[in-house]
Amino acid sequence: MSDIENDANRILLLRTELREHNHRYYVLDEPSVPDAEYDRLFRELKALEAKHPRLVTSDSPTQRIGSEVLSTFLQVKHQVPMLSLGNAFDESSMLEFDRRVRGGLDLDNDLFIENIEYSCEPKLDGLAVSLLYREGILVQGATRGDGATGEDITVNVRTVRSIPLKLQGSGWPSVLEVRGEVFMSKAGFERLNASQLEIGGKPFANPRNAAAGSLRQLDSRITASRPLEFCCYGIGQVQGQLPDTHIAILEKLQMWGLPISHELKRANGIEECLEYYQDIGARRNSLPYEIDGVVFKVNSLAYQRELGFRAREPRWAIAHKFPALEELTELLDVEFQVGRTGAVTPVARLMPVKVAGVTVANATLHNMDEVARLGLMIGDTVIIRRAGDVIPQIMQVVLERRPDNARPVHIPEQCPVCGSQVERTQLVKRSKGRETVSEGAVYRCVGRLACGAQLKQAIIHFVSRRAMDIEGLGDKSVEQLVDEGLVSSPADLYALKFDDIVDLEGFAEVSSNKLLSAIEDSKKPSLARFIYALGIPDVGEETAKVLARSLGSLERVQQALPHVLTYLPDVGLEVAHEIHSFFEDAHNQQVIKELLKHGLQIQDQGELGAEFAASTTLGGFLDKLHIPSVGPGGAQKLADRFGSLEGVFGADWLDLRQTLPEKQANSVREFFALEDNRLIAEAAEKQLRDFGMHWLSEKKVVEGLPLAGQTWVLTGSLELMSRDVAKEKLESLGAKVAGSVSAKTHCVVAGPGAGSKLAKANELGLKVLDEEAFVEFLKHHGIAVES
Ligand code: JCF
Repeated sequence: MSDIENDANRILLLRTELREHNHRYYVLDEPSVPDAEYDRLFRELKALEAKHPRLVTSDSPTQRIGSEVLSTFLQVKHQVPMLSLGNAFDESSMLEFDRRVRGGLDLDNDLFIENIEYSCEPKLDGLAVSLLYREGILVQGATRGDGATGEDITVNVRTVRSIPLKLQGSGWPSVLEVRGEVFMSKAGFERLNASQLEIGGKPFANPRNAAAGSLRQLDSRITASRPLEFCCYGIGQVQGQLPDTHIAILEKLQMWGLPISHELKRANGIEECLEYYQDIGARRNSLPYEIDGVVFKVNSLAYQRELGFRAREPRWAIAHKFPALEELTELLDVEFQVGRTGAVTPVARLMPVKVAGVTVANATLHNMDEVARLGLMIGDTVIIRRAGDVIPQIMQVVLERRPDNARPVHIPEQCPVCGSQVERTQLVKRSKGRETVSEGAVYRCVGRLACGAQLKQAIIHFVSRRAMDIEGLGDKSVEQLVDEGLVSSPADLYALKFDDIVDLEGFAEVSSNKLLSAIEDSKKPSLARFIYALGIPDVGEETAKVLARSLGSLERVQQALPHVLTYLPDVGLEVAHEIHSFFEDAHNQQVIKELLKHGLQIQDQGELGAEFAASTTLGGFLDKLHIPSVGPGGAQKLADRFGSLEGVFGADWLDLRQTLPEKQANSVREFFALEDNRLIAEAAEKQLRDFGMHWLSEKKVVEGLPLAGQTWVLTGSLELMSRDVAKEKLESLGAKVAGSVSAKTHCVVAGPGAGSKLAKANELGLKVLDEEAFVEFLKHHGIAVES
């Protein structure tokens, strides 16, 4: 075989295999190979097709995405009109439909037909499309349009992965037009909306709109990026043989690779249809896609022909609708609620309306940006939506119905609970070496614990199980304590006396004593619990643990500068600022002081965490300053060349130029010419030193150390210390710790379970220490290992 024949065969093989994987993945929902394997085959096919452009065919799996952007869609006349369906909203309309069907079947003999056989399927909430296959190849895709004429969306339907570009198997009619619904799953819709918001785009109101918007893109690359799916429910023009019942046809289509509903069922008589309706209705919320009803069709094509059409609807099919998920109602008012951190959030008060069986009178509005995005005014008619178990949401304003006396929604200037000032939050971002402050979406009451709403929720949070864990103090009791003026800060809990609480509602002698001892028992919290209990905005349990573990003492947590905090895993600059300003606040400082005065003993390690200590190299520090166009590599070069922050500050132009490319060197000079940048860097550096850290990459220091210039590798599990600690100790002796063994490795520390790295070290004849020997070695160099 020639090379080209070889490649041609391979191309055919790859296409068949990729089609099969596609089918399994997108149609059957049971992936057959890992994504990586699929990608490998796909890339191989792409490469072969690039090598032989003449072998590219339009049905190749590589050819789904078109390259050109259309200016308009062409019109397509449907050879067989695309019909709509009649609707039924209740059982009696369904029984009526069944009677019409039976009455319409003019059978020769006089037999009374007991039961009609129907097909049942969910009615997907998407967009009807027609797909035309000639000789098994997809040649055209069209929208329904007005039923007689639609739009040519061939390039777009080609991007939908569950639509085969080529039919599988054999025996398909030479001309086959299939019809079905293009839709978006609930999960796909959520993902798409999240990414729309991320890029500052407008979210879609519902999966149907998202599907429609995605399919009607003139640029098919956009369509390709949207999670569209397809489900087949019928046929249009056909030249060739097909079975004589609706269900048998759909099963054939499925064999040819077209997706059909997983819920397709046969019903014997209308009663079974009604049961199907109940069953699907009960599972509506848990289906992965949205449906607005179920569709019933007379299964026999002969009966269908006999029944025919009435106006533009078939007499042999009907849609039995579910209650709508969306309803119209009036926005009566917008009220503002105050949360634990003082966030003032708008809540919509609605004219009560039933949505999918549940009366809805309130809807969350999230924040003022959402109000602005919706363009909401009080008095507006709005579309509200209750999908599944989700909290009702306002989707849209019906502008045509806006009354003349509609009022704009204003964020109150004073807190509705305490009357304090309400301020807009600021977003701190760092880019191009500068901190920029922009307006956030959240407004906050500045009243803090002086605000009753915040105080109550702060205390509820403070005493909660995962915080200070004070049992016997429910939400109602907290409200009483606050309303009675007995508690005006978390510290006041520790001053409560028996006489204060015994008279409260629901407090008898026993429960009063219980509460007092629970309060007493909470006086020795871990540092992490205590930090979490403070309720710092954006500081959850995990972040509290990280703060406690890394900084080791409340004092350091209180003092930490934003830049120092960003050294901690998962702490970004925004959270760092929240933490810093929380502890800068005089009132918060007062509360903490009082808590300590009441005898709170916070259990801390006192020491800086090893991970944290080990994370501070000068190069890493310089990188964190985000000097424009200077990446980690450039930062490391600066550290290696100048050895200290002052060294970098004082660097002269020639030195800089010899260390970095001109653009970066310029940028470093400009950056440190700004006093603000120097002060922030100096303060952070000083604090890191005060916290007991040293620069691990300072050459001068390293050079004098016993392991200077050596590379060590840690492998296997260590039992006497963590890897981070071992690494830190080696680095403090001047060694570099690497992840892999090579001929350049000086020594390998191998714990139990060491595998390939140990084998390689032995192969290369390197020095290997077990953990015990390693600890001895450290001791020999004056480094203690606490157990
Ligand atoms: O799932 C649907 N939205 C759906 C629409 C299902 C069907 O079986 C349909 C349809 C529209 C027309 N059948 C017809 C004849």
